Amino acid sequence: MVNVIINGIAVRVPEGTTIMEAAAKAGVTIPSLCYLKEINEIGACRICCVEVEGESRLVSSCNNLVYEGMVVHTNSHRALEARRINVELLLSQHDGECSICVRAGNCKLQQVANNFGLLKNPYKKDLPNRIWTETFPLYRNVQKCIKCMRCVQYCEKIQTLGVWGMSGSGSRTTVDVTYNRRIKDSDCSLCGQCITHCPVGALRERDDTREVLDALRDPDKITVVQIAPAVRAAWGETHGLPREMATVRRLTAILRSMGFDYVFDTAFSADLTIMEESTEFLKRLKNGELKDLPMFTSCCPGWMRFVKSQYPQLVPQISTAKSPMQMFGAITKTYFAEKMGIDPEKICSVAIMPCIAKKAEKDGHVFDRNRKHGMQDVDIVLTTREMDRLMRMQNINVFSLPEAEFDSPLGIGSGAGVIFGATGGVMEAALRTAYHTVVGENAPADAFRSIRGQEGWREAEFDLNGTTIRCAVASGLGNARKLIQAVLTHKVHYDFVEIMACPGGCVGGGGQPIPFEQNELADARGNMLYSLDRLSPLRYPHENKEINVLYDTYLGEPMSELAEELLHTDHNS
Ligand code: HC0
Ligand code: SF4
Repeated sequence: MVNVIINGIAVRVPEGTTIMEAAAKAGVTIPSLCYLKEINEIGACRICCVEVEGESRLVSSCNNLVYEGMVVHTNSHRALEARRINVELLLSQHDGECSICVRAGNCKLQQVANNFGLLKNPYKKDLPNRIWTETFPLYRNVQKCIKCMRCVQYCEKIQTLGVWGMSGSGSRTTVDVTYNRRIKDSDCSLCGQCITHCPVGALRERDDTREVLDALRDPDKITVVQIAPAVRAAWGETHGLPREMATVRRLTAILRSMGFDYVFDTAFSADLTIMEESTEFLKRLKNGELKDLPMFTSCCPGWMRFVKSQYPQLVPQISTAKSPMQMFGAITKTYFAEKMGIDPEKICSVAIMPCIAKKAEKDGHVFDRNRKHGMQDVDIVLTTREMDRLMRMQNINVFSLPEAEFDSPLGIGSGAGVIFGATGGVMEAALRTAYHTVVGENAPADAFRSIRGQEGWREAEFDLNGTTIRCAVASGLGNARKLIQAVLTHKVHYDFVEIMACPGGCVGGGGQPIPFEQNELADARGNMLYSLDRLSPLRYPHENKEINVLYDTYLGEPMSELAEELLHTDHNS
């Protein structure tokens, strides 16, 4: 242990503790713009500089360790002056257009500058000038980048894609796509983790709220909206709603009050995905197709983009089932439209997702149900954050609206469908139904819970009527890469593998609310989904009566010709 004094407060901390961590233990906050524990500890922003007695230079507190007897002053005149000048220098290369920035009120730079009470900047503005088009789902504004390196390090170290890097030199040094590529030509998975880890508004999703507003205003459009599992675990965070108030039923009421004609649950089509995917899995297992390589889940478009760019040879091993979002769209424009007597061309299918990659996924799936021109399953994808902006735009009082039920007939989702939003949830849900198919009765709903957890790569074996099923789950693309390398070099063997691009699964998705203190919230949000499952009266996808009616009256059975046409894909798009 080491004894240090910080702003006159004595603390005792383990060796290897940074000054910033020791200060936190003493109850002293040191601001920082770039620090991310174990990911970005490079002291790039210089905002966390402090004065250490006996040292001639100020030191960055995020990456300098304490030593016995160290005396630190975080708020000395020198430290504060240096911090203020560093903020002013950053502002001289920042557009400062806070009122038209998506991160206004949730921006670290704005907070630090405001805390200094800065009223003007003595330095001349010198803004880089590279304009991005706003057609790709991920947008970067170079005039807001503070070169903190968080996106660079997160993409490299956690997602192992290295999409971002430094370019230019001297005062022109900035962050850009590596190898001088355009973002659309890079290996970007669109996981959006660079956005959720950006301290300012340099990175954001493409804003599609206007398209939704246009559809809501159009009297000829029937607007159908689906709410993804993970959205219910996070949407209330920006409104300060306690978790028990931020229910999916309240969100249903809000969306209805905005003018959506039908509000449905993606957990419904998550159950549908399970019916299809578990059937496919059992078929592939029986046909001996999984002897060498496992079947992989297909529902995460971030993972799909990753596998297509990094391991294209594995594409045949991926389930052909479309994601729940896409299945939902296809069923809306066929079964639902027919049932309700609606012209499918008039339907505008909107999906509220925790995800950036879903904005690209929706463009790749077109079905052609006896038409000359195919229709898109889903027309518009909004992230949880964009939905939040719509609410604020319409001054919705989220506290006052009473809860409401989903519409029918696509409104019932099982607890198994809800846990799709947490890492391991798809696997657990699939096993509940696969077990029932093979054994003819239900396993206890929690029989497969050993696959849960936050470790990036987990494995478990389950017995299905005498057959051992070897399963693995990974979240975060770095973990996915490790798992795939082990599979390809035959260090491990699995039958069924679930991969989600975002650490913790969709609950930690790149379109979710961004917590101001950058605490990773995937764990807490995932636990909320697991408790919704535990409390649900319906926990098995195959017992969902709306799903059963869909098969009995329309699709026939899982993997029928019609189901193949509407609900499966060859992954060529
Ligand atoms: Fe997900 Fe999904 S669980 S990918 O994260 O499978 O985005 O929440 O909607 O489609 O259901 C995202 C979340 C979904 C889909 C579902 C799956
Ligand atoms: Fe999107 Fe979820 Fe995949 Fe992240 S884990 S890329 S939020 S589908």
